[in-house]
Amino acid sequence: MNVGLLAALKTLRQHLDHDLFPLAIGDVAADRRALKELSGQLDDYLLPRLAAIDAPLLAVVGGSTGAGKSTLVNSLVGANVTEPGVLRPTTLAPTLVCNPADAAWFTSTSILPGLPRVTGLPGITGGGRGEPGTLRIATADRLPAGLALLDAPDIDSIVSTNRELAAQLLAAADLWLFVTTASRYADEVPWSFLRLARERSTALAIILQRVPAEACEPVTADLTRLLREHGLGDAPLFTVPELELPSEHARLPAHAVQPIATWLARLSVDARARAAVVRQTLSGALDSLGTRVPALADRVDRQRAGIAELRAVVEKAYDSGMSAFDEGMRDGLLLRGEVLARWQDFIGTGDLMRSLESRIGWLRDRITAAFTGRPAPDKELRVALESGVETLIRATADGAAERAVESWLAMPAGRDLLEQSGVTVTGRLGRASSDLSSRASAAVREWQGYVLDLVRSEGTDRRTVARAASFGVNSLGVMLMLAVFASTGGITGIEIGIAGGTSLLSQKLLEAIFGDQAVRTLTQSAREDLRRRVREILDDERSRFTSLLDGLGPADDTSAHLRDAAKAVQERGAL
Ligand SMILES: Nc1nc2c(ncn2[C@@H]2O[C@H](COP(=O)(O)OP(=O)(O)O)[C@@H](O)[C@H]2O)c(=O)[nH]1
Ligand SMILES: [Mg+2]
Repeated sequence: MNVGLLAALKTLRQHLDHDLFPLAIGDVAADRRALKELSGQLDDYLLPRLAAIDAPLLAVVGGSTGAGKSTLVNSLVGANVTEPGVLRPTTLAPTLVCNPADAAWFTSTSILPGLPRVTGLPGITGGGRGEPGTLRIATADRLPAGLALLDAPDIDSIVSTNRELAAQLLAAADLWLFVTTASRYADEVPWSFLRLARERSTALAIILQRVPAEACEPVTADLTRLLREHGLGDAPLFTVPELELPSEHARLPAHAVQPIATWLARLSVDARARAAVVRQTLSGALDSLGTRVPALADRVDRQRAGIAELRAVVEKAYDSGMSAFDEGMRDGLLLRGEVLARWQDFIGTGDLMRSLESRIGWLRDRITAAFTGRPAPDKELRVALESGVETLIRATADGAAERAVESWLAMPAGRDLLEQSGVTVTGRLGRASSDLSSRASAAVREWQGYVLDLVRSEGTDRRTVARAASFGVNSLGVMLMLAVFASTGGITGIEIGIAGGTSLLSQKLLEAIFGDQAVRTLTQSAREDLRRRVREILDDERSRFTSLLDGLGPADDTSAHLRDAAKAVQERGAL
């Protein structure tokens, strides 16, 4: 046994043991098939065969519906071990028949570990018919030890699970006994399998059944030509002439299958010939890994890229959410309506602007008066501003969620993911999360606290302490908050005098108290602090999407591991 090779195959197998293709990216059905086929062949054939190179041969009898597979198996073993017939149940379990001496090996799940075994035979030893997805094991003394026959489902079955099972069983075979008929041998499905046998250099014998006596020569010659054209000229070809059969359960007379029986018997007694068959199929399957595994790694890369794209579009949606928030801070809309009304209560009318420089003193008096006249007019302004900023955050988060969902719905992988996650798009994910409002108001309140702290510490500066004190921290704070939204960009005409003026006036006032440079710094700090808090909220909002992607699909290094594992198998591949 080649221990290094076995270890390399086990490593390869481990890397396949994940949900590598969770989402509808590219031709995901084909990706999943390729994965299943590869891991299936490792489990069903390569690993067990390498671990027990001298174990009995498994010859799988494959071919189209009604080709005579079951009749052939029964005829070869001289007993009705498997059910022939045109109208048989499509869900019947495949039957493996072996010499009693080999029963222990085939009954153990060393090979085809995924198929539970059912032993015994209907009507013979009282055994069950075998549920779908099981493997029926029957024994027959007529069959020489060292070689088992497996009557596989039809490769062209109308039931897809049967077709898949047929392919799985053929991939587990040391030897294919491929059965076809005079009328079917040119069909496409059998040839797609035969091409696969050629690609993987699987040991193969062809049995041409049901050939009218007079057509034996030309049909055999034609099939021989076709086999040669497909590079399968070396495969033994047995022609079985069409014989009258008394019933659909009838077996062919011994002489009709004698050449096949003899060939199989010789194979089973000749250890060298048997080893050659094993080596041919095993080397072929191992060599095929050299292309199949890297091809699968490419599929894995495609899946990963698709998942990364889902993440990227969500990030883009939330990045543009942040830009929308920035725009909302600039466009002055926030300073209209309620904020403006409260500002006017607070300060007086908009024409204060015009003679601002000379009237700072007067303004201060007005503000001071406002404080003494009413309990806390700055508070109302603050509340108005708070709800304005909250609304802006909510709109930002709603917009980003909507854009993220739209982007996902536009991608098959995104639709697939949303469906799989059972997320109700319109109800939940397409809008900001339900606790957003409370989070936003908490963030805005914390921001206001931060702004007040800013003003407070700036106000303790020796040069400004007197001027600042005459306004009070709260009104200075409110003015700084308004100044954060200072930009006349996007506001036109009279609104500059109103909404824009609100902010500009605040700014001018602050400048008169703290100086231009300090106000620029304060405004910058206040704006950045708000942005940071909003960014944090949006990050959490975004994670509702990205958490669906976390841990999904192949790891970053899976395809590299697969390629390495394939190389390792190739390097140790000499049997
Ligand atoms: N006359 C005749 N009928 C056959 C022959 N081989 C198979 N049949 C019949 O063809 C039908 C299908 O055969 P079966 O062995 O069940 O085909 P399978 O689908 O490949 O397993 C059955 O009714 C068989 O009796 C043959 O050589 N001669
Ligand atoms: Mg059959």
